[in-house]
Parts: sequence; structure tokens; C-alpha cells
Amino acid sequence: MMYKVYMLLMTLLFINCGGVAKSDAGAKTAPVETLSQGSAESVMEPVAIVPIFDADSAYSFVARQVAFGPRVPGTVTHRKCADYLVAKLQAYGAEVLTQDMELKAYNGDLLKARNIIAQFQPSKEERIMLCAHWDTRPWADSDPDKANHYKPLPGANDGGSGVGVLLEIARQLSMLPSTVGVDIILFDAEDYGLHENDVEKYSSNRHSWALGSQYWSYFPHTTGYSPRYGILLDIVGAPNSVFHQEYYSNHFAPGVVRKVWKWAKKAGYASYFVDEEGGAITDDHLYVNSTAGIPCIDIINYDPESPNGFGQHHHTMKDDMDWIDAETLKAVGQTVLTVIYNEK
Ligand code: AHN
Ligand code: ZN
Repeated sequence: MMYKVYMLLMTLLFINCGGVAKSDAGAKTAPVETLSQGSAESVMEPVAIVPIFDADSAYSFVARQVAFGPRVPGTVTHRKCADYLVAKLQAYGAEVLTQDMELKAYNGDLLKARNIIAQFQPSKEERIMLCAHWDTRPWADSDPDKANHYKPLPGANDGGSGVGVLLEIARQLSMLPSTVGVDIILFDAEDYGLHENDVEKYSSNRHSWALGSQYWSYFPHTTGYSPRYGILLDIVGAPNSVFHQEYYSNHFAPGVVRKVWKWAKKAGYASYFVDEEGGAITDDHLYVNSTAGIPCIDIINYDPESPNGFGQHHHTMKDDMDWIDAETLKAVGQTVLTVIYNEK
């Protein structure tokens, strides 16, 4: 009898082996152990199947965005990239909504901006929200060359990386639906915040960043939207990235931080997800927490101890594909997939 159940289980696992992995290295042997010791009932408990995140695919999604050129609100390349993102998410089976907005930047610029909301299995009540900003900074104001301080940057890591990981997750969701519903929300106009030369002139404006998420947090795409939690990905592509536990994430959503860091370790990415506190980052998740009331963490490569903070390429012309490492995309993407597919 035990043997038969074991054969059945093996058959199921083999059927599923085309592009899917068990939830983590530790769980791989768990069903067999259960078989030798436990009852048939416990053997038949569902095992979380977690797809294998394809890092090359994610990398290509980053490159595709960069190929459009800078995605600065109001520009043609920005609008073309938005259309691409909507079409891609629809192709992966999501029901996509957009919020077209005219936002006023701290300096008075009026920005034609668009939030993109991709709903997977929209009829499901229990939901998880994944987000990233898809716009890029209009000014390379941290560039060592002053001549670049008013030029738009490529935004491979800052902008492209989070979206690239989420597009690959969307592709995986199209092949194997998760138990919970998933919403992928791409915020616009995150990176139009205070130019370094404007810090004194506009120092009173504390809310110049994350304009698209501020809008969405006041006007979510559905009234009463209340996913279990949210995960924001920002600047998640550089080689040897280290993800500290960001301050607001720990403040508003400590349980989510613990959950994500736990699965990161089980999936084998402890060297990326460290048990150290990060600084407080004014990012999209701040408004998702404070205004929308949804517990949301920020996975972001920021080292409070380092003089470079987000990395030496940050807000410079060097933020291009040379700063994207498929292994980092893998660490983040596989961790988030493991979290999502383990939600019951
Ligand atoms: C601060 O620099 C405090 N917030 C900006 C967060 C950011 C910029 N993320 C991407 N670009
Ligand atoms: Zn930025």
C-alpha cells in the first residue's frame, strides 16, 4: 500500500517536472520521509510546487525595457514602453487595468503618467500584491560628470530590474496558476523626485518621490482592495546585491519581512537576504503602507553603511545592462515565487 502511494506521488512529481521545482531544497525529501514514517493521509497532503524562475528570461525583459530608451513620464519612449508592458501582461493572461493620470511634480512639471495593474485570477478573494516602478529618472544627477546632471539615464537597474523580475513571474503565473490571486502593479513617476540641485530650493517637499503610488494609494483600482500583503521590488539587478531589512518594511509589515527572508533562506539565497537592518527608504511601499493601509515591504539593494547606498551606478548614466546580473534577478525572482506558491 505504502509502495503504491509512493509510486503515485512519484508519477505526479514527474508529470510536473517540466519546468517546475519543489518549493525548496529542504522540502525535496519531505514526502519520502513522510512515507516511511507517516500515514497515507499525511502523504497525500498537497505539496507546494514552485516554478523555476528563468533568470535569462527576466534578463531579457530588463533589456527590452532599456531598448526603448529612458522611460521618463511624458516622453514617446515612455508611452511605447507602457503599451509594451500592458500587452505583455495581457499575453500572460492577466486582466489589465490602467490608471492614466496627470501628476504635478515638485517643480511644477505636469506629468502624463500611467499606473498598470495586472490581475491574475481576479475572481479570487485571497490576493497578494507585487509591485515595482516602471518609470526611470529624468536626470542623472549623481553622475560624476556634471554635464550629465540633466540627462535622462538608461534605468536598467533603477526601474528595469524590478519590472523584469515581475514580467518573468507573470510568465510563470500564466503556466501554473497559484492558489492565491496575484496582482502585479507597476507604478509610474516614482523617480521624478527632488533633483540634487533643488534640495535647498524645495526642501519643504518631502513627498516628491513615488507620485504614481501616492495616487494609487488614494485611489486604488478597486474600492476596498485588501490583499494579504504587498512586496515591492526596486533596484534588484546589480551583481552581489545585498537586501537589508528596510526600516518602513519592518515597521509596517514585520511579519512579511520574516516570511520573505525565511523563504529566501530555504531557497538558498541567504547571502542576498541578510538579517540586518537597512535605512528608511522613501519608496512606493511607504504610501502603500501609510495611505492605502496595506502591509507592504521593499526589497531594495541599499546599504546604509556604504557611502554609495544604492550602488555607484545609481542615478548615473552607468545604470545600464552592464549593471544587471541574472544571478541577482534569480535570487529575488525565485524567492518571490517561493513565497507566492506557498500561500494557501
Ligand atoms: C530616496 O532616495 C530617499 N528615495 C528614492 C528611492 C528610489 C529612487 N528608488 C529608486 N530611485
Ligand atoms: Zn531612482
